[in-house]
Amino acid sequence: MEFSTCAVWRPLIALLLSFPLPAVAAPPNIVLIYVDDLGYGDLGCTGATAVATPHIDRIAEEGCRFTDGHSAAATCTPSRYSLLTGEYAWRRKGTGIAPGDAAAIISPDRVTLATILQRAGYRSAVVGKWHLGLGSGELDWNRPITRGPLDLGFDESFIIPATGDRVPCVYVEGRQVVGLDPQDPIQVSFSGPVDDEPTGQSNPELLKLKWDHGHNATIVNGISRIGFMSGGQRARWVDEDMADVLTARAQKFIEQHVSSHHQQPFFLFFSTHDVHVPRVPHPRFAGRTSLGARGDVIAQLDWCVGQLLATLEQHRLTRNTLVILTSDNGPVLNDGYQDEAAERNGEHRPAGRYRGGKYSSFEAGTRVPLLARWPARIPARTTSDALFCQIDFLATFAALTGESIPEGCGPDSRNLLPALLGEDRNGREHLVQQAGALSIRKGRWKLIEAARGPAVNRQVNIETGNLGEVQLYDLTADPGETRNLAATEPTQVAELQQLLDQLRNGSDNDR
Ligand code: NG6
Ligand code: CA
Repeated sequence: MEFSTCAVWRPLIALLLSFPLPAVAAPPNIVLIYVDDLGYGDLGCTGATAVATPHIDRIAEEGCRFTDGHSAAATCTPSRYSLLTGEYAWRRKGTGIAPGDAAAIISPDRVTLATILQRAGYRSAVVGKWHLGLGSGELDWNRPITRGPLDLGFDESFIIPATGDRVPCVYVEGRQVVGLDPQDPIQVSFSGPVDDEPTGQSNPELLKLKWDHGHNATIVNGISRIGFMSGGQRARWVDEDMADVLTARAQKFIEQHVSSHHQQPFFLFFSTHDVHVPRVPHPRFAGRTSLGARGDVIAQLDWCVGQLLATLEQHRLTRNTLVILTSDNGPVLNDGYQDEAAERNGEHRPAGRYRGGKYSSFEAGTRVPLLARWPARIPARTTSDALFCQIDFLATFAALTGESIPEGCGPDSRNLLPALLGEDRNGREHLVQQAGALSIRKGRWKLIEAARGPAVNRQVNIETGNLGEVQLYDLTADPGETRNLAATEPTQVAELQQLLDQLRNGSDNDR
């Protein structure tokens, strides 16, 4: 009986299988690889030759490379704030580079990019650098941490609280410092020493990596940091292992997801410490490139990306996973440690053909690598000149998952799904860029507002873009921003200034 039923159905099943499958309808998994301080020109696929990045280049090769992709700001905290909230950070006080003991900058009642994906049925995790504050002030690191990623739409978190160069040098998993020992409580201060532990200033002979500017307080793992900490000896990270630790934790999230939550899609925000200072590669990457530590940690980063791609592949997740790789701000060579990044840079152009770098109002401040691979929907081997900002991920991912954006949420975020999928070549109509001054981009034009302050940040040796008067550049004719046309193009100046003023006074609400 059983056999004959099967025999009847078999031809019908074969017939059904012979029809092409409908386009993939399941929402994709999303892996957002958020690199720290990676410049536009730091990758093989954007012109670098002194360091090989085959795994990252593969994302571009199998997907789309955006040539006009931006972080919202030229430093980390405001970029991350904008990425998660879809709101320009300059609209809010307290969103500048956060100290290591900052309270949570995004209040828990806000709907973030991660909340939207959670509502769309995703399981979400952040692994890596956070730098958006924790707790509600006067944080006691020895107790459960209220207010953090778990309150902002993440189901799991394993983070570096602030930056690699700021105390406390510990990982936080969920609401707890990893490896916390009640017998050796952690104390943190940014105003003065908390005990008589040696510092970079008092005991330079103890350092394996010397500081250059700032970074002369508590020594952890032979490297002095910004800020003072005591205790938590067992919990302190080892910089050389950090890339491995974070990558393994990200892989664990994917693997556990596959085994326990496979009916849901996932969102992984993999926020690397590399290539920020202190640049301390694992010994297997040390000396890999001619560029010194900075090149070596780019090679290390590439390896980490390769590991994640391999994990996706191993679980047959490649086809319906959207992998995005981008950076929180432009590049810097000497950012406070004597790691020879500047001395050994040679002909390498971290910012590609763009002017400035991290902290700068010139293009290299925010124009960063932006690569997107989603084999099911994004055509391979494509490039796009669409103007794209990370602030747009919120509305774009909402559109992608069919989730609505609550009133007042993500006021500056635009749905750029058509641009992401290669169906629209233009992207945003305009973009405000944040550094020392605000700039506005529209069409071929860029206006940088008048700003006080030095033209060159001597500590990091980067042109700030600050000038006492307004600047105007034609980025099509002059991508390197060498000819200020403000005096000869007064109509353009007036139009852009008016648009910037309008945006400043309201939100970018015509999405
Ligand atoms: C600066 C630090 C710099 C880096 C930066 C934050 C000094 C002198 N400089 O204040 O080293 O940590 O903050 O970088 O302390 S970011 O990528 O997280 O924005
Ligand atoms: Ca950064």
